[in-house]
Amino acid sequence: MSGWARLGDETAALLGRLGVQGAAITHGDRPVASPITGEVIAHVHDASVADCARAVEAAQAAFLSWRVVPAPRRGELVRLLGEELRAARTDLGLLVTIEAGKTLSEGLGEVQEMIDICDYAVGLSRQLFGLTIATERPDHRMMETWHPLGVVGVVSAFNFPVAVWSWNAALALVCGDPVVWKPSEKTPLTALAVQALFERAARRFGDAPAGLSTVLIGGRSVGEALVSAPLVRLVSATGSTAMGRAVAPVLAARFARALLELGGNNAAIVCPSADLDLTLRGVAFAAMGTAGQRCTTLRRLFLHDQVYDALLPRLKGAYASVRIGDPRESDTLVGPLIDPASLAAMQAALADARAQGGVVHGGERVSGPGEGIFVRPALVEMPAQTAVVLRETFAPILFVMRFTDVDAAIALNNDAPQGLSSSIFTNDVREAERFCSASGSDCGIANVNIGPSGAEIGGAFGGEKETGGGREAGSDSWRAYMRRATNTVNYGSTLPLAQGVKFEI
Ligand code: UN1
Repeated sequence: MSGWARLGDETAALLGRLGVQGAAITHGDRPVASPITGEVIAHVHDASVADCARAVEAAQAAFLSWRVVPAPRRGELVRLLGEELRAARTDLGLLVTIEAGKTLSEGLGEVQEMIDICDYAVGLSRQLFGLTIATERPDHRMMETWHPLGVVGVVSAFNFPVAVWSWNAALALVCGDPVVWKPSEKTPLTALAVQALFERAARRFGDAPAGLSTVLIGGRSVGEALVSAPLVRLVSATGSTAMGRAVAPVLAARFARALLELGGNNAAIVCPSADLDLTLRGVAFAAMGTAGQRCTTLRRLFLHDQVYDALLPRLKGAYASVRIGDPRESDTLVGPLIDPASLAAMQAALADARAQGGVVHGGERVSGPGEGIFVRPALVEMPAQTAVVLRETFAPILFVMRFTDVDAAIALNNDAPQGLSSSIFTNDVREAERFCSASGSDCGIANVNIGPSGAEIGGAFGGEKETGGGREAGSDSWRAYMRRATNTVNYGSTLPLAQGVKFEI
């Protein structure tokens, strides 16, 4: 018991340093457990549906003033947020580890991802550019301009409890949009900490309107209220495909924008020419990192006949020896599963895999500190891409299959209902280019000699089919947070009509 008491104390101290008021984490009805020990480390207040309505109204009021603040000045707020995140990186990274169970290195990496998107958004705040388009009419100018959209709702998942907010919020804020955030009910503490850091940045900024950023802790009813609030013009939702199926029709019915990051069932193809040392590391990180609980986790591995017998024993060795345990310890590579439901889903998938002809290595529960749920990642040799392989199980299971023809392997990659991330390991330029081409991987992310996980923020992040089609973070993802206006300006003294239409009065 003393172990978890120390964890509770450590959490309270961290939250205090991050600026979260003590009462916010001790007096509520919702218990928050750390997956490391399974023990309750805080009690938080749930927001009500009425709180959600108030937050959206305040955000809309903030929108009316924030949208006319020059974008580079809006960028200054995000720059200050980035500074707060830099200063708080160690504490917030550790809090991510305690609350979500990912390793400390990954917790710190998540905060780094927040810092990176802030930097990106600050630069963007001096751009947000549109095109000038050739017009057929003399003495006319045609251009597009980008304006703030309105209130943005963010619904995020436990596995990236803070980075996903930042991908949306940093862009939304420079684009002129307030943000109302419903984090996963499994990870409210990191959300409260981020809100406290935002408020510090806002105080230093000086004249940020109230209501620019709000966190609503709570369960499904609060999420539903946010998604159906008429003033919320864009909802960016990360989670399961089932969640997306519930959210998308509500948004469509009121013509609001949906930015969906849903399931992934990501594959890697290993070709005969692959560098197997590099491949081994790439596969091990992508499949076992974050205990298999990333949207981008590698779940399906297609090994060419010529490399199967060379790589599989090495992979089995890595799975048998990977260090599983307390994610706060620096040599741990695999931390706990988030909760008992996750373990049940993993066991059910392994039972299905056996029934469908799979040979399972690993997958058993191992002991850890306290009551946390620790498992050895599972490597499953499958005779074919059966139903269980095509189902996303959010746990560390890697299905391994053989192939002989790379085009057939690409087709297997594309057979999954989801389309988030994918990769090929090859030193053959034809195979690599084929994989990245129009007839290659159908995913939003297609990598060469890198696993499918661990994307950096400069590129747009998201995927197709049941992944939902949304794109967050870099490239031109910012456009989702703005409305586009096409302006045609006549600076002449006649009124020529487009398409040569005549209308003389
Ligand atoms: C997620 O799992 O929800 O590419 C996001 C990656 C991370 C983001 C994952 N940068 O793995």
